[in-house]
Amino acid sequence: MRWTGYVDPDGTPRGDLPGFARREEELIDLYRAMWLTRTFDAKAVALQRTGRLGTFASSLGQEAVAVGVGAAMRHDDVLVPSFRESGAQLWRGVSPAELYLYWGGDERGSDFAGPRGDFPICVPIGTQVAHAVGVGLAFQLRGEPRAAVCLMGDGATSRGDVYAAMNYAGVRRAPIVFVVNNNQWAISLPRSNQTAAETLAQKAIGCGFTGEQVDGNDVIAVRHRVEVALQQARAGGGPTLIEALTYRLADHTTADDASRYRDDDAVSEAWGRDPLSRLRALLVAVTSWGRDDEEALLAECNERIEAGAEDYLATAALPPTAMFDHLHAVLPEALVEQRAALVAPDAAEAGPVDDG
Ligand SMILES: Cc1ncc(C[n+]2csc(CCOP(=O)(O)OP(=O)(O)O)c2C)c(N)n1
Ligand SMILES: [Mg+2]
Repeated sequence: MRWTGYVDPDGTPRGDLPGFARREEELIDLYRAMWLTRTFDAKAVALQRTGRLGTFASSLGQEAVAVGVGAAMRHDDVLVPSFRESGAQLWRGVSPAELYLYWGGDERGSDFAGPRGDFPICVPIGTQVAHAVGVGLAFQLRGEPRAAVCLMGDGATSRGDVYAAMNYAGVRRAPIVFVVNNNQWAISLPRSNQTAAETLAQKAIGCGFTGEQVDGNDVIAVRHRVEVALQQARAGGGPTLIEALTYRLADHTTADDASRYRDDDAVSEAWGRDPLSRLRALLVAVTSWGRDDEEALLAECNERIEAGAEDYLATAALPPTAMFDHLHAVLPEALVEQRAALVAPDAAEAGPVDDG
């Protein structure tokens, strides 16, 4: 099983870096994107705690997975995310305000002005995987050299429908890259209780394609291996499964308290592998990166996130009936009734009108 890591937790390169990682500007872009994601997450938690956002899933500690994936993709590839990959969405041009709208319960947050072809956040675990395979098959049928990237958590890989979707991708050699964001937890269930498989990457073997692992806290490794897999997919070489090994430093969501089921020591130890500190150490070692650059970058991220939050808070809420407007092309009869009851509760209580 291939495992790839380019930079040790203390920022020391293990050997030659891939081409993009030898260009200072590109390293800084990756570093900025990870900080933007962390700032976005911190603001989201603050908004939730003050009653201005719904339940939120932070990606604290996992920024390198999402940013590495976003950076590896071409604009016309399609991202099919789960719900802990804001970093990939922000990289691809989804705005912070749109993401806050989504987490605030407003469907307009999924109507991205930027990457129109990308899929919305998917909360029902693993259900996005079959859709992603369909996207890949569509590209294949049309003869377009494009690929889908499907993100999922470690917990999602234990689901039967995920296996069925991956199996079919293998049969059809669909142009798709599956990225498993292995943060070691599915809410309170540790990785060891989810599956007896030694790795999650090896689940690809049963589907007839290659699985590999990357250090998910090394953004250079994630970006490079996803890039290679995407090239293969676009060239007709079929799918790849990439298991990115990382750690969820935050609670599962703002509705969770992880201190009830996991050790503080494990979390402290995982902070030692923080992807942002690692890239900063590399930048300091191989470029002239200094305190002023760092401060300017953090200020820029804060400004962008504050502006996004302000846009979100200034957006007038839709009426409650909006919840019926985005699920069905034609509203089924039962929901027509519920919608009517919401608009005029008294009329609904009187029962349906018999106009026959
Ligand atoms: C079909 C379905 N079952 C259960 C849930 C409740 N649920 C939300 S997150 C989660 C765990 C997901 O774990 P993982 O796939 O590892 O993703 P992570 O939350 O760690 O990013 C579960 C069971 C759900 N959202 N959807
Ligand atoms: Mg998980």
